[in-house]
Amino acid sequence: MKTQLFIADSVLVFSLSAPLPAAQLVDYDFDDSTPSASAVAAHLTASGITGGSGISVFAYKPGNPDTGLALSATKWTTSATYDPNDYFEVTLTPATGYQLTLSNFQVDARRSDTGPQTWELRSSVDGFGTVLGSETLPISSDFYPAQQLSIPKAYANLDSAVTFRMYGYGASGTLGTGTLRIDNLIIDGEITPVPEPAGWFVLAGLVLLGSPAAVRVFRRT
Ligand SMILES: [Ca+2]
Ligand SMILES: [Ca+2]
Repeated sequence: MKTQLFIADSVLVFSLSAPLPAAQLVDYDFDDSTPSASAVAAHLTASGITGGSGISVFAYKPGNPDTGLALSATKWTTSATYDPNDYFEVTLTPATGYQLTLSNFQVDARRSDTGPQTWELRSSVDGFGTVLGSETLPISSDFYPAQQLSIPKAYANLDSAVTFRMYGYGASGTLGTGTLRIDNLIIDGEITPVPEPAGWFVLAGLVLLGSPAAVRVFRRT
C-alpha cells in the first residue's frame, strides 16, 4: 500500500511541475458502433463525431483493419468544391484552466464507387475559412490509411473549444448513396495548464517578503 501511495504522489507532483509531453489527445476507432472517442487525454472533453445537415445515414461498416468498424455516411455533394453542409465534425474543449496546442490530425478514409473523391480539413479557429489540408481517394473500396495533416503553429495555447470538419466532395451519381468511411481518427497535441499572469507572481513574491507596497495594494482592494 505504501508503494502505491508513493507512486500516486509522484504522478501528482509531475503533473503540476511539467507540461504533458506532446502526444495523442484523442482517438476514435468506432469499434463499439458509436461515434464517441475511444480515448481522450486528461483535462480535455472530446465530442462524438457528428455530421453536417447535408449528409445522412450514419452507419458502422468494416474498418481498418476490417475486424473492427468504421463510421460511414452518405449524401456527399457531387460538386467539385466543398459544400458547407457536407462534413464530419469533432470538437475538442479544454477544461477550465487548461489550454490546447494542436499539432497533427490524421484519419483513415475510404470511399465507395460513387462516394466523394476528395476531403479537406477546416476548423473553427478561422470560421472554417482555410483549408488546412486535403486528400484525394482515387480508388474506391480501399482505405487510405493515416493521412496526416499537420496543424499550423498558430493553433497553440487555445483556451476554448476547437471544432474540426472533414468536408467530402466530388461524389459521383445523383442519388447520394455514395459513402465516405472514416476510421482511426487521431488528433495530436498537448494540453497544459494556463500560466498564471506574471503580475500575480510578482505580487505574491512581494507579499511573501512582507513588502509594504504589497500590503498597501491589498489594503486598497
Ligand atoms: Ca475501427
Ligand atoms: Ca449533401
